[in-house]
Amino acid sequence: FESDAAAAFGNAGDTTALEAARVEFLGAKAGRLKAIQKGLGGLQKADKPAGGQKLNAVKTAVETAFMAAQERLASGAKSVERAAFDITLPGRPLRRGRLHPITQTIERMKEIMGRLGFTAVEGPEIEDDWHNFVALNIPEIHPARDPLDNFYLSVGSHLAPGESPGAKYEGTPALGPDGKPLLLRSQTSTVQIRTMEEAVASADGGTPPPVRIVSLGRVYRPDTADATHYPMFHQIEGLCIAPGVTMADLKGVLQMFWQSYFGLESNEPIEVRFRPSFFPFTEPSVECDIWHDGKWMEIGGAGMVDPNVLRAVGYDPEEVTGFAFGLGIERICMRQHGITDIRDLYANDVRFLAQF
Ligand code: FA5
Repeated sequence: FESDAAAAFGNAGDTTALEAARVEFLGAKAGRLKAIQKGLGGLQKADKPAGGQKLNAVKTAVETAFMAAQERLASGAKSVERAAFDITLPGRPLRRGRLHPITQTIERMKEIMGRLGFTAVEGPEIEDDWHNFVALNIPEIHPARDPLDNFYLSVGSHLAPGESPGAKYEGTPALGPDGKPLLLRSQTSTVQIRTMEEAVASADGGTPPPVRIVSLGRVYRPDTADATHYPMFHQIEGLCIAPGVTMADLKGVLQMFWQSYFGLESNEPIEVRFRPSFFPFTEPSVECDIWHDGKWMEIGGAGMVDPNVLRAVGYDPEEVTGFAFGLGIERICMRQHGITDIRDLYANDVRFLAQF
Protein backbone atom coordinates (compact mmCIF):
# COMPACT_ATOMS: atom_id res chain seq x y z
CA PHE A 1 0.00 0.00 0.00
CA GLU A 2 2.66 2.47 1.02
CA SER A 3 4.75 2.01 -2.15
CA ASP A 4 1.63 2.08 -4.35
CA ALA A 5 0.72 5.44 -2.84
CA ALA A 6 4.25 6.82 -3.23
CA ALA A 7 4.31 5.77 -6.91
CA ALA A 8 0.89 7.29 -7.60
CA PHE A 9 1.86 10.61 -6.00
CA GLY A 10 5.26 10.61 -7.69
CA ASN A 11 3.78 9.98 -11.14
CA ALA A 12 1.06 12.59 -10.88
CA GLY A 13 1.78 15.04 -13.69
CA ASP A 14 -0.61 17.77 -12.58
CA THR A 15 -2.75 18.81 -9.61
CA THR A 16 -5.85 17.02 -10.95
CA ALA A 17 -4.01 13.70 -11.11
CA LEU A 18 -2.53 14.31 -7.66
CA GLU A 19 -5.95 15.07 -6.21
CA ALA A 20 -7.35 11.85 -7.72
CA ALA A 21 -4.49 9.90 -6.12
CA ARG A 22 -5.08 11.63 -2.81
CA VAL A 23 -8.77 10.66 -2.85
CA GLU A 24 -7.84 7.09 -3.75
CA PHE A 25 -5.31 6.61 -0.95
CA LEU A 26 -6.09 9.19 1.73
CA GLY A 27 -9.75 9.97 1.02
CA ALA A 28 -11.65 10.42 4.33
CA LYS A 29 -14.67 8.33 3.27
CA ALA A 30 -13.65 5.72 0.73
CA GLY A 31 -9.85 6.03 0.67
CA ARG A 32 -7.73 2.88 0.85
CA LEU A 33 -6.11 3.99 4.13
CA LYS A 34 -9.57 4.40 5.61
CA ALA A 35 -10.44 0.85 4.50
CA ILE A 36 -7.34 -0.50 6.25
CA GLN A 37 -8.21 1.46 9.37
CA LYS A 38 -11.63 -0.07 9.38
CA GLY A 39 -10.01 -3.50 8.98
CA LEU A 40 -8.17 -2.96 12.28
CA GLY A 41 -11.47 -3.50 14.07
CA GLY A 42 -11.27 -7.22 13.19
CA LEU A 43 -7.90 -7.73 14.96
CA GLN A 44 -7.46 -9.59 18.22
CA LYS A 45 -7.48 -7.27 21.22
CA ALA A 46 -3.82 -8.01 21.96
CA ASP A 47 -2.79 -7.13 18.41
CA LYS A 48 -4.66 -3.84 18.29
CA PRO A 49 -1.96 -1.51 19.80
CA ALA A 50 0.73 -2.77 17.40
CA GLY A 51 -1.66 -2.56 14.48
CA GLY A 52 -2.58 1.00 15.42
CA GLN A 53 1.06 2.02 15.62
CA LYS A 54 1.82 0.48 12.24
CA LEU A 55 -1.16 2.24 10.70
CA ASN A 56 0.03 5.61 12.05
CA ALA A 57 3.53 5.09 10.64
CA VAL A 58 2.14 4.21 7.21
CA LYS A 59 -0.21 7.17 7.34
CA THR A 60 2.64 9.57 8.11
CA ALA A 61 4.79 8.16 5.29
CA VAL A 62 1.97 8.40 2.75
CA GLU A 63 1.09 11.94 3.81
CA THR A 64 4.75 12.92 3.52
CA ALA A 65 4.88 11.48 -0.02
CA PHE A 66 1.73 13.46 -0.85
CA MET A 67 3.23 16.73 0.44
CA ALA A 68 6.44 16.11 -1.48
CA ALA A 69 4.39 15.65 -4.66
CA GLN A 70 2.53 18.88 -3.93
CA GLU A 71 5.80 20.75 -3.58
CA ARG A 72 7.18 19.21 -6.72
CA LEU A 73 4.17 20.33 -8.76
CA ALA A 74 4.32 23.80 -7.22
CA SER A 75 7.95 24.11 -8.28
CA GLY A 76 7.02 23.30 -11.88
CA ALA A 77 8.41 19.76 -12.33
CA LYS A 78 6.08 17.33 -14.09
CA SER A 79 6.62 13.91 -12.58
CA VAL A 80 9.49 12.23 -10.80
CA GLU A 81 10.42 10.36 -13.96
CA ARG A 82 10.27 13.36 -16.28
CA ALA A 83 12.17 15.63 -13.87
CA ALA A 84 15.04 13.16 -13.80
CA PHE A 85 18.32 13.81 -15.58
CA ASP A 86 18.19 12.86 -19.28
CA ILE A 87 21.66 11.58 -20.03
CA THR A 88 20.95 11.49 -23.77
CA LEU A 89 20.59 15.27 -24.04
CA PRO A 90 23.59 17.10 -25.56
CA GLY A 91 25.52 19.13 -22.96
CA ARG A 92 25.10 22.89 -22.72
CA PRO A 93 28.21 24.56 -24.17
CA LEU A 94 30.32 26.25 -21.48
CA ARG A 95 31.09 29.92 -22.08
CA ARG A 96 34.83 30.05 -22.26
CA GLY A 97 36.64 33.02 -20.77
CA ARG A 98 39.50 34.63 -22.61
CA LEU A 99 42.45 36.90 -21.98
CA HIS A 100 42.02 40.66 -22.20
CA PRO A 101 43.40 42.01 -25.52
CA ILE A 102 46.08 43.97 -23.63
CA THR A 103 47.17 40.78 -21.82
CA GLN A 104 47.28 38.98 -25.18
CA THR A 105 49.43 41.76 -26.64
CA ILE A 106 51.76 41.65 -23.62
CA GLU A 107 52.14 37.86 -23.83
CA ARG A 108 52.93 38.06 -27.54
CA MET A 109 55.53 40.80 -27.05
CA LYS A 110 57.18 38.89 -24.20
CA GLU A 111 57.33 35.79 -26.31
CA ILE A 112 58.93 37.55 -29.30
CA MET A 113 61.44 39.43 -27.16
CA GLY A 114 62.21 36.21 -25.30
CA ARG A 115 63.23 34.59 -28.57
CA LEU A 116 65.54 37.57 -29.16
CA GLY A 117 67.21 36.84 -25.81
CA PHE A 118 65.48 39.44 -23.62
CA THR A 119 64.29 38.31 -20.17
CA ALA A 120 61.02 39.75 -18.85
CA VAL A 121 61.32 41.57 -15.50
CA GLU A 122 58.89 43.57 -13.39
CA GLY A 123 59.18 46.61 -11.19
CA PRO A 124 56.99 48.38 -8.62
CA GLU A 125 54.21 50.73 -9.72
CA ILE A 126 54.84 53.06 -6.77
CA GLU A 127 58.21 54.66 -7.35
CA ASP A 128 60.57 57.01 -5.59
CA ASP A 129 62.28 60.13 -6.81
CA TRP A 130 65.55 58.37 -7.56
CA HIS A 131 64.16 55.68 -9.89
CA ASN A 132 61.51 57.78 -11.63
CA PHE A 133 63.65 60.92 -12.05
CA VAL A 134 67.16 61.42 -10.67
CA ALA A 135 68.83 58.28 -11.99
CA LEU A 136 67.09 58.84 -15.32
CA ASN A 137 68.92 62.14 -15.64
CA ILE A 138 65.81 64.20 -14.85
CA PRO A 139 67.10 66.94 -12.52
CA GLU A 140 65.28 68.72 -9.69
CA ILE A 141 63.93 71.54 -11.86
CA HIS A 142 62.88 69.48 -14.88
CA PRO A 143 59.30 70.01 -16.20
CA ALA A 144 58.77 66.20 -16.30
CA ARG A 145 58.38 66.41 -12.51
CA ASP A 146 55.39 68.75 -12.76
CA PRO A 147 52.53 67.69 -10.44
CA LEU A 148 50.21 68.20 -13.41
CA ASP A 149 52.05 65.42 -15.27
CA ASN A 150 52.41 62.93 -12.42
CA PHE A 151 50.31 61.17 -9.81
CA TYR A 152 52.14 62.07 -6.58
CA LEU A 153 50.91 60.14 -3.55
CA SER A 154 49.68 61.77 -0.39
CA VAL A 155 48.58 60.57 3.03
CA GLY A 156 45.77 61.63 5.33
CA SER A 157 43.74 63.28 2.62
CA HIS A 158 40.88 60.87 2.18
CA LEU A 159 37.76 62.44 0.80
CA ALA A 160 34.60 61.96 2.83
CA PRO A 161 31.64 60.70 0.78
CA GLY A 162 30.26 63.61 -1.23
CA GLU A 163 33.18 65.89 -0.35
CA SER A 164 34.76 67.64 -3.32
CA PRO A 165 38.57 67.55 -3.83
CA GLY A 166 39.99 71.08 -3.87
CA ALA A 167 42.22 71.70 -0.87
CA LYS A 168 42.48 67.94 -0.32
CA TYR A 169 44.83 67.83 -3.28
CA GLU A 170 47.29 69.58 -1.03
CA GLY A 171 47.28 66.60 1.40
CA THR A 172 50.54 65.66 3.13
CA PRO A 173 52.89 64.15 0.52
CA ALA A 174 53.73 60.46 1.00
CA LEU A 175 57.51 60.36 1.26
CA GLY A 176 59.96 57.62 0.34
CA PRO A 177 62.91 56.54 2.52
CA ASP A 178 64.93 59.36 0.91
CA GLY A 179 62.43 61.95 2.16
CA LYS A 180 61.28 62.73 -1.40
CA PRO A 181 57.68 62.36 -2.65
CA LEU A 182 56.50 58.96 -3.87
CA LEU A 183 54.52 58.71 -7.09
CA LEU A 184 52.89 56.24 -9.46
CA ARG A 185 55.52 55.56 -12.11
CA SER A 186 54.97 57.59 -15.26
CA GLN A 187 57.05 55.30 -17.47
CA THR A 188 58.60 51.83 -17.38
CA SER A 189 62.08 53.36 -17.73
CA THR A 190 62.23 53.12 -13.93
CA VAL A 191 62.78 49.38 -14.35
CA GLN A 192 65.94 50.06 -16.39
CA ILE A 193 67.44 51.69 -13.34
CA ARG A 194 66.44 48.88 -10.96
CA THR A 195 67.79 46.23 -13.35
CA MET A 196 71.14 47.94 -13.91
CA GLU A 197 71.54 48.58 -10.18
CA GLU A 198 71.00 44.88 -9.49
CA ALA A 199 73.48 43.89 -12.22
CA VAL A 200 76.12 46.21 -10.78
CA ALA A 201 75.44 45.03 -7.22
CA SER A 202 75.69 41.38 -8.29
CA ALA A 203 79.20 42.03 -9.67
CA ASP A 204 80.33 42.97 -6.16
CA GLY A 205 82.98 45.40 -7.40
CA GLY A 206 83.95 43.29 -10.41
CA THR A 207 82.76 43.70 -14.01
CA PRO A 208 78.94 43.89 -14.06
CA PRO A 209 77.26 41.33 -16.33
CA PRO A 210 75.59 42.39 -19.57
CA VAL A 211 71.85 43.10 -19.36
CA ARG A 212 69.10 42.20 -21.81
CA ILE A 213 65.63 42.71 -20.39
CA VAL A 214 62.11 43.78 -21.26
CA SER A 215 59.69 45.15 -18.72
CA LEU A 216 55.99 45.32 -19.46
CA GLY A 217 53.55 46.96 -17.11
CA ARG A 218 51.21 49.73 -16.06
CA VAL A 219 52.20 53.37 -15.96
CA TYR A 220 50.15 56.38 -14.85
CA ARG A 221 49.80 59.95 -16.06
CA PRO A 222 47.05 62.48 -15.29
CA ASP A 223 46.12 62.71 -18.98
CA THR A 224 42.46 63.40 -19.75
CA ALA A 225 40.95 60.28 -21.26
CA ASP A 226 40.20 60.59 -24.97
CA ALA A 227 40.28 58.23 -27.95
CA THR A 228 44.06 57.72 -27.71
CA HIS A 229 44.90 58.66 -24.09
CA TYR A 230 44.07 57.03 -20.78
CA PRO A 231 45.38 57.96 -17.30
CA MET A 232 46.57 54.36 -16.83
CA PHE A 233 48.20 52.58 -19.72
CA HIS A 234 50.90 49.99 -20.42
CA GLN A 235 54.40 50.30 -21.76
CA ILE A 236 57.02 47.83 -22.88
CA GLU A 237 60.56 48.87 -22.05
CA GLY A 238 63.58 47.21 -23.62
CA LEU A 239 67.14 47.55 -22.34
CA CYS A 240 70.40 46.08 -23.60
CA ILE A 241 73.73 46.86 -21.91
CA ALA A 242 77.03 45.30 -22.98
CA PRO A 243 80.43 46.35 -24.32
CA GLY A 244 80.17 47.69 -27.87
CA VAL A 245 76.36 47.92 -28.22
CA THR A 246 75.48 50.40 -30.97
CA MET A 247 72.50 52.14 -32.49
CA ALA A 248 72.62 49.56 -35.31
CA ASP A 249 71.84 46.87 -32.70
CA LEU A 250 68.86 48.91 -31.53
CA LYS A 251 67.52 49.22 -35.04
CA GLY A 252 68.18 45.55 -35.78
CA VAL A 253 66.35 44.36 -32.62
CA LEU A 254 63.37 46.65 -33.28
CA GLN A 255 63.25 45.52 -36.91
CA MET A 256 63.21 41.84 -35.91
CA PHE A 257 60.65 42.53 -33.21
CA TRP A 258 58.24 44.28 -35.56
CA GLN A 259 58.86 41.77 -38.31
CA SER A 260 57.66 39.07 -35.90
CA TYR A 261 54.82 41.17 -34.55
CA PHE A 262 53.25 42.56 -37.71
CA GLY A 263 55.17 41.12 -40.64
CA LEU A 264 54.89 37.36 -40.30
CA GLU A 265 51.42 36.98 -41.77
CA SER A 266 51.91 39.42 -44.61
CA ASN A 267 55.48 38.23 -45.24
CA GLU A 268 56.31 41.79 -46.18
CA PRO A 269 59.49 43.32 -44.80
CA ILE A 270 58.73 45.78 -41.98
CA GLU A 271 60.82 48.90 -42.30
CA VAL A 272 61.95 50.81 -39.20
CA ARG A 273 62.62 54.55 -39.38
CA PHE A 274 64.33 56.73 -36.74
CA ARG A 275 63.61 60.45 -36.34
CA PRO A 276 65.72 62.63 -34.04
CA SER A 277 64.07 63.30 -30.69
CA PHE A 278 64.89 64.01 -27.06
CA PHE A 279 64.64 62.03 -23.83
CA PRO A 280 66.69 62.96 -20.75
CA PHE A 281 67.88 59.36 -20.31
CA THR A 282 69.05 58.64 -23.87
CA GLU A 283 71.61 60.34 -26.10
CA PRO A 284 71.09 60.34 -29.01
CA SER A 285 67.31 59.89 -28.75
CA VAL A 286 64.91 58.91 -31.50
CA GLU A 287 61.24 58.53 -32.24
CA CYS A 288 60.72 55.21 -33.92
CA ASP A 289 58.26 54.65 -36.80
CA ILE A 290 57.44 51.48 -38.70
CA TRP A 291 56.01 51.14 -42.22
CA HIS A 292 52.70 49.37 -41.69
CA ASP A 293 49.54 49.21 -43.80
CA GLY A 294 51.04 51.54 -46.39
CA LYS A 295 51.97 54.34 -44.00
CA TRP A 296 54.49 55.34 -41.34
CA MET A 297 53.21 54.53 -37.86
CA GLU A 298 54.78 56.13 -34.77
CA ILE A 299 55.37 53.46 -32.16
CA GLY A 300 57.49 54.97 -29.37
CA GLY A 301 60.80 56.37 -28.17
CA ALA A 302 64.29 54.90 -28.08
CA GLY A 303 67.96 55.79 -27.96
CA MET A 304 71.41 55.04 -26.57
CA VAL A 305 71.47 55.04 -22.77
CA ASP A 306 72.89 58.38 -21.63
CA PRO A 307 76.34 58.09 -19.99
CA ASN A 308 74.92 60.02 -17.01
CA VAL A 309 72.41 57.20 -16.46
CA LEU A 310 75.12 54.54 -16.73
CA ARG A 311 77.24 56.43 -14.20
CA ALA A 312 74.25 56.93 -11.86
CA VAL A 313 73.79 53.16 -11.48
CA GLY A 314 77.50 52.36 -11.28
CA TYR A 315 78.46 51.33 -14.82
CA ASP A 316 81.55 52.77 -16.47
CA PRO A 317 80.40 54.39 -19.75
CA GLU A 318 83.91 53.87 -21.09
CA GLU A 319 83.41 50.11 -20.82
CA VAL A 320 79.80 49.50 -21.74
CA THR A 321 77.17 51.10 -23.91
CA GLY A 322 73.51 50.27 -24.27
CA PHE A 323 70.23 51.00 -25.94
CA ALA A 324 66.73 51.39 -24.54
CA PHE A 325 63.29 51.73 -26.05
CA GLY A 326 59.81 52.34 -24.67
CA LEU A 327 56.56 51.71 -26.50
CA GLY A 328 52.90 52.27 -25.65
CA ILE A 329 51.16 48.88 -25.62
CA GLU A 330 47.55 50.15 -26.00
CA ARG A 331 48.35 52.01 -29.20
CA ILE A 332 49.91 48.90 -30.73
CA CYS A 333 47.05 46.65 -29.62
CA MET A 334 44.56 49.16 -31.06
CA ARG A 335 46.38 49.34 -34.36
CA GLN A 336 46.56 45.56 -34.57
CA HIS A 337 42.84 45.00 -33.99
CA GLY A 338 41.46 48.17 -35.54
CA ILE A 339 40.25 49.48 -32.15
CA THR A 340 39.41 53.16 -32.54
CA ASP A 341 38.93 54.24 -28.89
CA ILE A 342 41.33 53.33 -26.06
CA ARG A 343 38.46 53.69 -23.55
CA ASP A 344 36.79 50.59 -25.03
CA LEU A 345 39.69 48.57 -23.62
CA TYR A 346 38.77 49.55 -20.06
CA ALA A 347 34.96 49.77 -20.16
CA ASN A 348 34.74 46.03 -19.30
CA ASP A 349 31.93 45.46 -21.79
CA VAL A 350 32.00 41.71 -22.40
CA ARG A 351 30.43 42.15 -25.86
CA PHE A 352 33.49 44.18 -26.85
CA LEU A 353 36.08 42.01 -25.09
CA ALA A 354 34.66 38.73 -26.42
CA GLN A 355 35.73 39.72 -29.94
CA PHE A 356 39.42 39.18 -29.28
C1 FA5 B 1 58.41 57.49 -22.71
O1 FA5 B 1 57.62 57.20 -21.83
C2 FA5 B 1 59.85 57.02 -22.67
N1 FA5 B 1 60.11 56.40 -21.38
C3 FA5 B 1 60.13 56.05 -23.80
C4 FA5 B 1 61.58 55.72 -23.92
C5 FA5 B 1 62.11 54.60 -23.30
C6 FA5 B 1 62.43 56.51 -24.68
C7 FA5 B 1 63.47 54.29 -23.39
C8 FA5 B 1 63.77 56.23 -24.78
C9 FA5 B 1 64.29 55.12 -24.15
P1 FA5 B 1 56.64 58.77 -24.12
O2 FA5 B 1 56.25 59.70 -23.05
O3 FA5 B 1 56.70 59.29 -25.51
O4 FA5 B 1 58.06 58.11 -23.85
O5 FA5 B 1 55.60 57.56 -24.08
C10 FA5 B 1 55.79 56.38 -24.83
C11 FA5 B 1 54.50 55.90 -25.48
O6 FA5 B 1 53.47 55.77 -24.50
C12 FA5 B 1 53.90 56.86 -26.49
O7 FA5 B 1 54.51 56.68 -27.73
C13 FA5 B 1 52.46 56.43 -26.53
O8 FA5 B 1 52.32 55.32 -27.39
C14 FA5 B 1 52.21 55.95 -25.12
N2 FA5 B 1 51.40 56.90 -24.34
C15 FA5 B 1 51.80 58.07 -23.77
N3 FA5 B 1 50.80 58.64 -23.07
C16 FA5 B 1 49.73 57.79 -23.17
C17 FA5 B 1 48.39 57.80 -22.66
N4 FA5 B 1 47.93 58.76 -21.85
N5 FA5 B 1 47.56 56.76 -22.97
C18 FA5 B 1 48.02 55.76 -23.77
N6 FA5 B 1 49.26 55.68 -24.27
C19 FA5 B 1 50.12 56.69 -23.99
